[in-house]
Amino acid sequence: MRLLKIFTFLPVFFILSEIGTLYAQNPLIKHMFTADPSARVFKKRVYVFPSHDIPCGDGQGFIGFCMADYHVFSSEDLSNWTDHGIILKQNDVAWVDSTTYSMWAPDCISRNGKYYFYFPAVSNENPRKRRIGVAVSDNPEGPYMPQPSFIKNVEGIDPNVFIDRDGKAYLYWSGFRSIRVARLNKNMLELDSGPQIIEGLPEKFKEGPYLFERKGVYYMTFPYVPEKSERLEYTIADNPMGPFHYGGVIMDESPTGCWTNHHSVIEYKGQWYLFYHHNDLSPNFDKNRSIRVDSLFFNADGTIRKVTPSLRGVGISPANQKIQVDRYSSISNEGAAIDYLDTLNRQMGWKIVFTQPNAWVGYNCVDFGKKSISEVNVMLKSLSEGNLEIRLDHVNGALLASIYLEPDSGWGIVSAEMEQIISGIHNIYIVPDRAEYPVEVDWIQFE
Ligand code: FUB
Repeated sequence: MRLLKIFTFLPVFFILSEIGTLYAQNPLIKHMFTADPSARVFKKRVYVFPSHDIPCGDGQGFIGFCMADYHVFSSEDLSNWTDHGIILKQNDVAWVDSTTYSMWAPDCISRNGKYYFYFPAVSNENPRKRRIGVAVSDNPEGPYMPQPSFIKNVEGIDPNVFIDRDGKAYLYWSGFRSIRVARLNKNMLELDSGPQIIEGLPEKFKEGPYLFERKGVYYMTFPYVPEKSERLEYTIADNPMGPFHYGGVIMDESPTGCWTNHHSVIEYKGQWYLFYHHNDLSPNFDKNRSIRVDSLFFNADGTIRKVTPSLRGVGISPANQKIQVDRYSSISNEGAAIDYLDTLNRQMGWKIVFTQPNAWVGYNCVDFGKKSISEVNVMLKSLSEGNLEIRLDHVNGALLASIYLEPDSGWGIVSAEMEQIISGIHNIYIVPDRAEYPVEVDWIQFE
């Protein structure tokens, strides 16, 4: 084993090197707050249209929600995400009261080569009414041109659009504790039928409708508040307007304090995914949220298996990029936990803190490629001498590398040669050995 101490941790370098980097793990986006993700597959890529939470200034927003614009993000592999920047601002829309920061959950859909972006906001004709408007583009990335006025006869939030196999288009939205639907005109800009309340949904508060079809079954999915906060549920029907029948729970309420959840469901390259949000980067204030994604599976009878939220998220992590092992896929019952690198700047992300012998974390789907990997770099901090082992496919699996832990090291990158020639996709396990504790690890990168 060769040991290379490359450099000592410098906070300024660390902050600069992380700006603009988008990670594969949950939350998906770290350089800004994002919520209410509407994911769509356009041109063989996944595009996510979230809303954009910002901290409210004095007197701004409504009950802590402040949203002034929208970004769009895209990915081809669900690992590397591109921020295409702002696609629409409240000041750009003639009918929006741009003092209200009310650009809540949006949706986008494609028809005949055009992209239709639906968004709610408070209108300047009546501050008590939230309306839904449309902006149109030739590309998913924008620029989007807003229509001069909102859609007539629609009052509410959380637009969701569905185009059925027969070409008929439907707009769903929420408001007044109900979910409503109306058919959309072929131009996608006006209603083609009167709004009607969707029948068959559970009582009590619900919002954020998202309709998708699979094998002839129409799934109306929505956040619902059975007691204290939102959980994701679904109902099913044999047509897009219902009546719907209760299906079950897609994701339980968050045990760690985000009152809202808002989601979308897509199939991409043969796998189904649930996009949703949590307040990962703002644990003490749940109106500054961050979007996530996890895999979603169906049972043979078409029912949806409940999704357990994960930090790992989805996608394959290239071994030669920084692997944030604090976004683990499995963890020992005791002795390992995550913490923020800097509670004053949570956007710097997290670290794993090992506090006991026999603690470990596992991280799945690391792609070692075809070329031989000869070295591993680990950003870590240790208190006393020992080793940090990286093992293959199992916590007791073959030793990939053993990284020497220096006493009182401070944060720094430590390198070690690989013990194995490895290629392809594997799970890795990080296991401190014979160290006193704590041992803290931020990321791992192979080269
Ligand atoms: O983001 C503002 C609101 O919170 C959304 O419109 C709701 O669905 C909830 O997520």
